Amino acid sequence: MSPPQIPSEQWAQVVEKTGSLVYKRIPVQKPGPDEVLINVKYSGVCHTDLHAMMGDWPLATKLPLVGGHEGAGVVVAKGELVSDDLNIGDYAGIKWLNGSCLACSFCRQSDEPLCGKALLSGYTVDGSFQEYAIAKAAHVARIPKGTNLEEIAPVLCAGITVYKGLKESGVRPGQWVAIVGAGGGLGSMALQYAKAMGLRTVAIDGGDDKAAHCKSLGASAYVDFLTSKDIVADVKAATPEGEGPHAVLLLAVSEKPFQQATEYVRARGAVVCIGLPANAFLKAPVFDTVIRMIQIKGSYVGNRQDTAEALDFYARGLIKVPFKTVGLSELSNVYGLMKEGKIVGRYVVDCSR
Ligand code: 8ID
Ligand code: ZN
Ligand code: ZN
Repeated sequence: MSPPQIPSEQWAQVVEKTGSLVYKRIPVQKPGPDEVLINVKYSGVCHTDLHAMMGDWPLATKLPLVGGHEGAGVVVAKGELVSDDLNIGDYAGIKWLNGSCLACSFCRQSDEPLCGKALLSGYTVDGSFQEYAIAKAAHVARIPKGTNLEEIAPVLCAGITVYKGLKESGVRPGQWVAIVGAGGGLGSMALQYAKAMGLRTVAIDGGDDKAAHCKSLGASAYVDFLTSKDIVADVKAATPEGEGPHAVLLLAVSEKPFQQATEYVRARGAVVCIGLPANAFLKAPVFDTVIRMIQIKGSYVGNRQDTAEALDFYARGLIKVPFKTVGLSELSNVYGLMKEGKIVGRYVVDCSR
């Protein structure tokens, strides 16, 4: 078999200055010794990509920046140190964690997202909104041959992140979890991972489209934050004996629900923060947190094992990713809809157009 033809230039969406995108031709990079070059076929669009473009967070991005971290494609070149478990022609995924040192105490204990030297796709290194992207071979998601790359793309961040968040929450089968921002990208995945893990869900989001969507993905109840007169009471009422959910996954891109969650979580329950609204703070009454023994914690993407497990749920047909596909050239339209909270599920971009 002749090696794949790799062009010297390609189309990419480039953030040249914070707040705007340029669709242009840029050079194709060459992989370093421990890296692979992936011909990205499809990439999911995560709200994190919008935060990165807007400079929302207290962590600088590289500039100019190619965003994107849900990239599914085919390995077309590899460095000389990459072992035989990843070869040219294999399917592979670019995820948020592009690389880590593999040697620090976090990496040694499989907490590689916490590595101080972590490389972040579409943030500190160029990501998947281009036709050819680079990642450290050790961290690339292994995708089985024959997988639908368009469908699996959103699993590479949204799926892994919510699966990890559910594990971090400590909930057990049969228990209840509130999913805040349930109609968005992460939320749509969370409803399905929760169902597959034997959990009951209360979906919280805004509007009738999202209500229908959440119900179709298996939510037991839906609370509309735009119309509810008392969100705390409505969430509690949706759970057995009105005691509230055993855990809350906060996926919304607004601060308000981060303040509300400790009010409706069940005593001894866990509030898991995952969404990253700009300039947001957590506030909870100390008295209630103590006497109701509430846990408040963060959860950040997943490690390589979480990745393999999250992909396996998909491979077993348990996760149907609700997505719409547009060309890479239309990325700024997707960001427009995302800013308005109008996206139901996930958008995927086809990197060949
Ligand atoms: O590892 C991590 N912690 C991680 C990984 C990936 C993404 C964190 N994130 C972060 C993103 O950076 C973003 O801040 O999770 C957040 C959600 O990402 P997303 O799911 O990609 O965003 P989306 O598709 O826009 O969905 C957000 C949903 O929240 C709803 C919106 O209607 C939308 O459906 N929402 C909002 I805004 N305010 C709400 C509220 N008050 C709300 N839902 C309920 N109550
Ligand atoms: Zn993401
Ligand atoms: Zn490390």
